[in-house]
Amino acid sequence: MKSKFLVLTVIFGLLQFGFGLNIKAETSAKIEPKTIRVTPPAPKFTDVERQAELARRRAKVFEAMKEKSVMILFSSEPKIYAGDVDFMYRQENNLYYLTNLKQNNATLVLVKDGANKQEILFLPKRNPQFETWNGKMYSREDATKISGVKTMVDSSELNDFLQSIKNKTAFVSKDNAVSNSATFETLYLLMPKMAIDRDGMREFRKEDEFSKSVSGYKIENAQPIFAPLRLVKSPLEIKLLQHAIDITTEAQMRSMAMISKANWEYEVQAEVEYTFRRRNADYWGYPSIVGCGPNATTLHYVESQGEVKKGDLMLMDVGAEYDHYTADVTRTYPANGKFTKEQAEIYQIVYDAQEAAAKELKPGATFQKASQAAVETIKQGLAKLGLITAPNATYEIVFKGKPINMPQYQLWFMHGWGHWLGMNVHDVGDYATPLQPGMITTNEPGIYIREDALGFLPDTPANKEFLAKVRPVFEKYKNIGVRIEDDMLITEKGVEWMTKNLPRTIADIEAFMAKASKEMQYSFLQRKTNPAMAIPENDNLIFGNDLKSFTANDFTGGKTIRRGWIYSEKNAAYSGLKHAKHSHGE
Ligand SMILES: [Mn+2]
Repeated sequence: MKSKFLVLTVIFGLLQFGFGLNIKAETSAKIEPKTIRVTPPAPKFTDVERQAELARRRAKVFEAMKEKSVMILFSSEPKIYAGDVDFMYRQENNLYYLTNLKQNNATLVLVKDGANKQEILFLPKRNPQFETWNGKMYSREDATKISGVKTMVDSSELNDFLQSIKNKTAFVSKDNAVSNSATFETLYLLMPKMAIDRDGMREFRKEDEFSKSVSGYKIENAQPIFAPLRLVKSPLEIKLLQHAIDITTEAQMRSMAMISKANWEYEVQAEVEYTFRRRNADYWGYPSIVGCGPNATTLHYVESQGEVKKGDLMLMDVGAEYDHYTADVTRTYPANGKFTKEQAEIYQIVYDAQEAAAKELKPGATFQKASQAAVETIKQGLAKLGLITAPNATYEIVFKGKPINMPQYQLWFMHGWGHWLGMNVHDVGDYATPLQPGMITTNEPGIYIREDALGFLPDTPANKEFLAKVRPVFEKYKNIGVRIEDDMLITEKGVEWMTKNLPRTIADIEAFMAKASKEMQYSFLQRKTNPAMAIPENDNLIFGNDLKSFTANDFTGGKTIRRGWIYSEKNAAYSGLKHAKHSHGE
């Protein structure tokens, strides 16, 4: 704790210093553009609506549970960023699905024994000292109002309860409000799917350990109960996800409008995340992918340190998270607002693949069929351009000394067509489930002409022939990466594009960028150099007393500058916010 005080003191000192110079100069010169779709207000639900929804979900879980069983859902543990600093807390999805409670250290217990169905919430007692530092905790009344769960036990009694499960003894809460007779046969816990499920082992470590400490029960994984329920979204869930998508749509639009003023990828990323925050998204659902030029061919590129070059394509795969639901939207657009012939050719194939897949999306159809339609379109398109020798042609890899045929198209389209979307960006649910209204999948084909993609092929006669044919075409298209990703809601009639407000055709993107870029005024934010690498001149640095130990040599030594130092006008153009003869570094 002591260290936190220190940091605060230093920051406070800096702020005072900054305020003394000029605090009002940061007034934004931006005007609200008309072409960009402003996110509609967030959906609102009454307590009655929300409680009814959560009660329905719990009823469905009870239905799926066996007789004489108990389910224990722990809240997720805080994730450490470094030392005593945690990442922002995020509740475990299934506990949230049944309670909407964001309280750390809350535990939900569901008991099913014939007609006796109990819902018990172990909730931490409010603690004024803790709340002084970390904010308000739920009172029991709060927790009931949010979740609709009425029976509460203090979290300090959770260990006694878990012990009673282990020992198969009765549990009676101290206030006698809860008593359990310990006749359970089945114990449900959220568990890793198998030992090699490394993500599951990390996410459900506590549950896994607890399961190993008990005996005499049939231990069942609760995940298969939740997956089919969460796969089909309710109208309330659809509204929340639509809101996350609307925020993301605005973020994408603002980025397309400002990119002509940006020199670096992170500036465009900043516009995305500024919009997320501005529209009160909780966070992103996954780290933003903002890659220009060759970086667009790296599927999960997150560094955002590259230059925005005018003739290049920008690929942005970003998603706001709102109330535990995440959007997942990709657009690829030219930095200068105009596709080149080659860029347009690749883009059109990906677009057509999306359209082909969308035609297959309707109740009763399958995820696989839509996926195949997209793959088929990509294969045909690549063959037509000459990037593969024929739609079903292969190249060779060598495995254990033997050549194995691989589809050529996979050199350029190496990921799946889509995935379920919801509380997880790659949401739960069986991909063999026939489509039904309320299911949401992404539709995200892509083509990535990676510069080094042909460099790794084993030197076999078949590959030589393939390379001879394809390389001249490859030279024309290399370093072009295109992904288009939309979020698709299965409806009674077929499918709805939840991302429909975001321009997607080549013509619409070019028209939108031309119009929207005129409406965004970003000139005061423009800068010519990369602040992460810049070395300012140090003749007129102005440091407060706190910073005396930080000498000018630290700058001239070529160190990365990503700190809150304040320095003066002359060479401070890279600092982002420049005013009154000084500016703020990052
Ligand atoms: Mn995706």
